[in-house]
Amino acid sequence: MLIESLEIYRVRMPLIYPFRTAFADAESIDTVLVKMSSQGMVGWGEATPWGSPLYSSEWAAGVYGLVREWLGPKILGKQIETADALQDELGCFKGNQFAKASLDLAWWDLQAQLSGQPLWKLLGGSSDTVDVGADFGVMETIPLLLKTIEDAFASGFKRIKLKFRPGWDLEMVRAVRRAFPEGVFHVDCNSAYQLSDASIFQELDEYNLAMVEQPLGHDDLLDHAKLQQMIKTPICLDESINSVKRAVQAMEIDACRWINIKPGRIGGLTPARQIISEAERRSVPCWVGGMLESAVGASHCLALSSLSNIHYPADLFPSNRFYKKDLGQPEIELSGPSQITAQPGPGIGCTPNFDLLQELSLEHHQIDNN
Ligand code: OSB
Ligand code: MG
Repeated sequence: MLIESLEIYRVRMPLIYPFRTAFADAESIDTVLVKMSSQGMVGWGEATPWGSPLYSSEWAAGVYGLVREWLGPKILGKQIETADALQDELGCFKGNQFAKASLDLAWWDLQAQLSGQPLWKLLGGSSDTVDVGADFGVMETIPLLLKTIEDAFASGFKRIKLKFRPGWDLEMVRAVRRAFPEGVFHVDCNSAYQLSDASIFQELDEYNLAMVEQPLGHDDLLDHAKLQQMIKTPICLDESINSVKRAVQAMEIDACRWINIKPGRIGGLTPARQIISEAERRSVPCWVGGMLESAVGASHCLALSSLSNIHYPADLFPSNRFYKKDLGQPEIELSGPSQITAQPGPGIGCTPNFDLLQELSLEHHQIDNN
């Protein structure tokens, strides 16, 4: 396809209530949307690194500026026939995976539309419907958390992820396990701990968690490998996996026995698919994470969740869990207990609600390299 036009939007989406993790207590989510056009069709991409570099080193205004100044002009007006060709064009720029992903995702949505297929099918997925889990941030009190978990299991969720940070860690898990001896749970530490905290994770072994997500540094592999030798619970890496090569290196040193795949964090759906298949060759299962994207970005994650070697329900949620009105339309809804079904397409089958996009945009720019 010829990349005929590119527009970018930096958007701030207010949350219904704050989402509390080890790295931030967020009241709104900053995201970057890309509109890519070719042959009269439009594809949308979304990168959601948040407003400040607290989850990773990227941040929304940085992503926006980079796409505007460098990545967008590099591909505008070019004929880009394959997803690999797009990655090759962007490959000269170091790092900045979220920024690269915003273009990669738009390219895939557009390519799926040009070929008249839903994105999940074009990616090689097996079904339009995927399993999703429930996920609870740090709450006011443990009884409130227990009640929320009870409701989630009652409505059919098959697994629950618990945010875990100093002050909301072992005591919380102990209470949850006591109340729900059979439930499938895991904890996400968002890199809040160090190897010297290993005894916390050794104690966690008693609670039979499905995995422990990103216990140590966001850029660490080696200490994770050391920690994995000291505990039985499988380690899942999220923040640390930011490229295909790092994923392979992590698996080679047994730094992770699960991989959380987020297309934004690793530069798009193209590297995401490569990581999933590299992991499959090494018998390391994957699952799809999320960053509280709008329904646009969540639709890309949904398509990815139907690939083989995805073995755990995704961090994808109905729009109304976090947003009064989702920036993307149609909104994401459950299609069954603990399940979400992709739009029939073609492409992701989801676009921004234009009025809301206007209202929530902090910046908008049409890329022009003349
Ligand atoms: O670390 O997985 C993470 C959300 C935003 C940023 C980082 C993470 C998350 C989640 C996803 O945990 C949970 C959710 O989407 O509710
Ligand atoms: Mg995580």
